[in-house]
Amino acid sequence: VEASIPEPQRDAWKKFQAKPFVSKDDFEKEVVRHVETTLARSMFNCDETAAYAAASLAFRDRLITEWNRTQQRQTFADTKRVYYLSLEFLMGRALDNAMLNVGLKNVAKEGLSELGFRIEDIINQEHDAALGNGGLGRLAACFLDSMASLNFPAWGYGLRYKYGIFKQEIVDGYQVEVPDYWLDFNPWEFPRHDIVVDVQFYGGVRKYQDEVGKNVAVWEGGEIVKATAYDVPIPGFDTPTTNNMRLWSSKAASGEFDFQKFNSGDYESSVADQQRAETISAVLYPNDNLDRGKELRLKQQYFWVAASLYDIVRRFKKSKRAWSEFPDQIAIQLNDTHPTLAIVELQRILIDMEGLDWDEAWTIVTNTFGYTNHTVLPEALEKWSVPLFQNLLPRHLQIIYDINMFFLQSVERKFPGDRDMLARVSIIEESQPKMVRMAFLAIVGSHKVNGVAELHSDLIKTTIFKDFVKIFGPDKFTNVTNGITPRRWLHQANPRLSELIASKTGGLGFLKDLNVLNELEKFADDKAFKKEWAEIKYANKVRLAKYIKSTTGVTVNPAALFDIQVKRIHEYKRQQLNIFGVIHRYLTIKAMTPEQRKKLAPRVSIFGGKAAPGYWMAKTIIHLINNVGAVVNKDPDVGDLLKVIFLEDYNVSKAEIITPASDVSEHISTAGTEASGTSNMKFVLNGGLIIGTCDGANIEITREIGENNIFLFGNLAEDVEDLRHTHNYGSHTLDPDLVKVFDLIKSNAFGDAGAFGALTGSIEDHGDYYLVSDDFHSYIQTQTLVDEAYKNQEEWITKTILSVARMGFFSSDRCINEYAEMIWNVEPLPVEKGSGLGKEE
Ligand code: Z15
Repeated sequence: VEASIPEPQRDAWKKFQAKPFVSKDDFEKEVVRHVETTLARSMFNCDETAAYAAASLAFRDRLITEWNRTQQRQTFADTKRVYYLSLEFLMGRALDNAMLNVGLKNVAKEGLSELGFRIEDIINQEHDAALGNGGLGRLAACFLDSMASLNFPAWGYGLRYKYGIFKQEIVDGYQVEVPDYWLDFNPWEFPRHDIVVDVQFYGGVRKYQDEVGKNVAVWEGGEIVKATAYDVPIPGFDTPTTNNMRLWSSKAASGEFDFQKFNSGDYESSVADQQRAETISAVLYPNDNLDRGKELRLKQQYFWVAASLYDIVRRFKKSKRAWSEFPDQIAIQLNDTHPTLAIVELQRILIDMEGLDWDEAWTIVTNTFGYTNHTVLPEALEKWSVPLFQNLLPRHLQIIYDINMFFLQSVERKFPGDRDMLARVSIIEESQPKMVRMAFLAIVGSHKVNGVAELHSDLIKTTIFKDFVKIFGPDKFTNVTNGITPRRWLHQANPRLSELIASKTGGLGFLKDLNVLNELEKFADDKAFKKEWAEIKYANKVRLAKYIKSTTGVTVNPAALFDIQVKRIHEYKRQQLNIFGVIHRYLTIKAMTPEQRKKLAPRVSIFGGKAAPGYWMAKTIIHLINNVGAVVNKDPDVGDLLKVIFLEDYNVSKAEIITPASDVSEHISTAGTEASGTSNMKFVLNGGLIIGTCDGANIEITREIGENNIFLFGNLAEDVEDLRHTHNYGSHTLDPDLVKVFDLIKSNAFGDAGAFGALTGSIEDHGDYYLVSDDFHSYIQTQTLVDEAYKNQEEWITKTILSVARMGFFSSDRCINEYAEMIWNVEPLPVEKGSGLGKEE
């Protein structure tokens, strides 16, 4: 029931409407109020945790006021909305972001200082919201920031995991996983106990004909789980627009527990039911680029999709519009295949619940959805076993069979008699057991399919989805190259660089139109500017060096070349190539005379990233990196010339310290395997150069910044398949330098070589699928070029300035505008500034 206040009483509401604070005094007042009332503390027991809590609550109150206004404005305007469905939102910290986006960080800084705190310490109290694995989840977070900043009416829908991505500890060189229970205190979410959706599982389908002879299907029985909404406000930068991220949390339908069971003495099983329901939103699956086909994961997907669609449809029905207008009002973007069930669920709602004809419903469905593909790796493409599906979602399986039947009939009409084609494109794979191919379902049920970088979008059209291009025509497939939000990845992570840029480009406008960075080109040879630029990089390296010292105990020289590879650990991303290169460097140094050593640029090789808990090869790579570090870092022959660091528990807030401190970063995936990559963009935007393969967005970065400003190496995607074929199983000859590296490992120089047998064996004996040996020589040569180039600091700095100046294209604002125009057909809802928004300038 909508409970609106009648007209005569509204004046009182308007008179006492919440007013977002703008001044330092009002901010302090709010902080003190929260300390003394919400937290029940006082100035005599207010530690940094309490100050963080109070400051966050003050900003939260402010955001929620703007959130309310935004939602009212969007509802009133009644224009088209975007819903971004993602199983992952890797948000990181919220306080710093909120302060910067509403333009009140300096106010907060002074206010906190007057209350006795340093703002950095307060910011550091916050636990990351780590509801994601890596690139895909962080992309979703950048997109939310851009959609709000550009005033698009847009919501994110996801799951409120009780445990985010695990925390990584390194014990004796091994990764150990520790659960990430992050909800202890989370001021950024609003529980909506009034927004609860029943979600059904299992049961069966009864079919009959009604009085007028229409076929009816009823999904009945099974069990119900309740979905409760938790809302997280998403503030735009320099705009009052505050969008919503709605996360669903699962609970047993009977509330606390089943009272009937309880009263009949079956207490344990009533609690067990409760726990089983809560399990659905308990934990984020910690795999990146891997599908394990677990039933609980399918349950998560349906739970989230069903609750979100119920919510979207309910909102649409309030407008009393005709169903045919649904796609004019609503665009739903599927972030990978994880939410593909939404296609089936909307079709089910329209035909089973709302009584539409199949064709009418299907037109609405396909016009509503867009699907983003993020990978071509076969092990990452989702497939669900038909028996599992049949048991959990019997009605949905029927609808999928019908979708497939109509689809295959249309293929048959277009390609009469092509049985192979039918088998290849069928949504149902005729294996044992049969499998539902989710990517194919997503393509058939969407009006646009996009890849995330040009090479990747070309690859999906010519490899995994080739037949679908023939069937639907090329226009259904498009590219939207990924981007990153310059607010977090420049302004927040690198405040001094942001300030310098602002001082030369006329203020913070570049944060809203990143192409303004172009104006920096004219400073590429400016002595004074270059000096400031280099000082900032050095300061960022000093900051990282301190962090390294405090977390690992290793002293690194901030004047050394910082070479960083931070990302999920995966064979295709080839951290093994990097560490083998480090061992090669170690061998080279050991063989050098003291005179030769003096000429070498000192280097710090920094690694970070999590391995999926069940991914043994990735864990072995971590182990090797740590063991190499243990030997190299204490070898007196080496000294400052080489240090090897593994940073524990890489996450978003650590990325904000690490990214601004690189001289070079490594993006060295086997060509054709990394769909886009986004940390490549972050590093270049922060004045670091790249050593990389011709893969993903590296190619477009090269096009934008110029090939003189990037260190590319290695085989091309087009040659990878042939190369793999030439690797005569078990007998291909390895690069001689790599053999020396392997010999050193096998001499137990880095601990018992048995621990690394699987890793070296995958290259020596098992076909070297990721072409580590094929690219090794080219990699080493290019690293030598990096050493040489770094010696000429003047040229190096110019390269980094020119690169930053040319990075405008990689703003996630550009992505969102492309999605809006090419896929969603939505317009921003502009809003006048000044409705209480705090502005410092
Ligand atoms: C993930 O993080 C990515 C793709 C996936 O299929 C899954 Cl399951 C997780 C990454 C890509 O590996 C990366 O290249 C890309 O930049 C990112 O998605 C965002 O598109």
